[in-house]
Amino acid sequence: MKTIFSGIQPSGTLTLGNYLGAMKHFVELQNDHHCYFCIVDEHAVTVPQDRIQLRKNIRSLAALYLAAGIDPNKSTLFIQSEVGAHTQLGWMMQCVAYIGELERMTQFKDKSEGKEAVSSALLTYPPLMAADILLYNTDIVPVGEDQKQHLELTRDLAERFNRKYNDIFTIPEVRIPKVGARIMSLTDPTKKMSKSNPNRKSYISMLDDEKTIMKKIKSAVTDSDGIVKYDKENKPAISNLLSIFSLCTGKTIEELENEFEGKGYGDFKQALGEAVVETLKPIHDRYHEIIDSEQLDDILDLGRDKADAVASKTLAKAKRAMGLGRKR
Ligand code: ATP
Ligand code: LTN
Repeated sequence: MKTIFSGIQPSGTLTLGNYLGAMKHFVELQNDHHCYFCIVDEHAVTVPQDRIQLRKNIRSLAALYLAAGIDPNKSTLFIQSEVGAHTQLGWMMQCVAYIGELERMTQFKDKSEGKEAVSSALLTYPPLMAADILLYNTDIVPVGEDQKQHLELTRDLAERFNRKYNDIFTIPEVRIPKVGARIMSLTDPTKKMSKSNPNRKSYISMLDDEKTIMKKIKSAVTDSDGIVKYDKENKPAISNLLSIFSLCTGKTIEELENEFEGKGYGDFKQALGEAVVETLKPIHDRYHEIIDSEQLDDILDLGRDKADAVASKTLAKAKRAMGLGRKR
């Protein structure tokens, strides 16, 4: 069985973009893969976080993974900062990475642009991400489109380490969904939907209630021609809404175009809103059952121990290969 690893930052409540681009696929993959799903809190602190809010977000993300269908009997769910090997191998991968290639990462450019105080960890974020993946001998990393560049760098760093020291890392492959890999903002279809966008109307949170979802969808930007047709170039807003609709219902884009032929955006948005509510409602209900349960802590304790056992072994191999510490 192939090994899967993926991580999500606890930097706010997950959006519909995170769900459709990533989490939904994790749930499907766990049936025939050996899976690790991580709450990457050490990545979240590369930009300022409020400590009380961060703690809440970590727990909330763990509950959301489970509510969305991650089964702790099939997958290992854990918090990055509770497994020390991540930052240790992260440091070693920093020694393999070049400043130039890190400065070229679009996520770094986007998140540092126009800011006065940018943490050095924002620059060295990708070597930590490489460590996350390499510690578990990962074969496949399912992510949204925005992470493709980081995955290419992970492969480069792993190959460089293997060449320079010893051939110990598995070279991971990226897996990006065909539809939904980049769900766009509801207020600006040229930007990706992101949970750290200060404008709440730009995203649907996985925990928004029915009324809020309907309101946000109804106020989503469209265009002026009133035709429900997929055309990414000329009608990016409607195309984005069509992708969301398709992913929530399983209907193809073509089926949806036919269904709404001759109807206006009002009818389309009403039906889309209902489809989104229907998708999120069961997750919502399960989330509230899990969030304050002791079982959640038991699952995270077990996940930490299982992850730690595998990660420590890979870390020891990498230290040996690099010549760190004493020979034993
Ligand atoms: P932030 O806004 O805090 O930078 P984010 O929501 O962009 O966070 P993560 O939490 O780190 O990103 O992403 C978790 C997963 O969700 C990743 O696999 C990422 O590629 C995917 N993802 C994020 N945004 C979208 C989106 N708009 N469409 C599809 N997939 C997405
Ligand atoms: N960089 C990713 C989050 C992330 C990740 C990972 C994803 C950290 N470590 C390992 C996949 C595998 C992001 O910003 N979405």
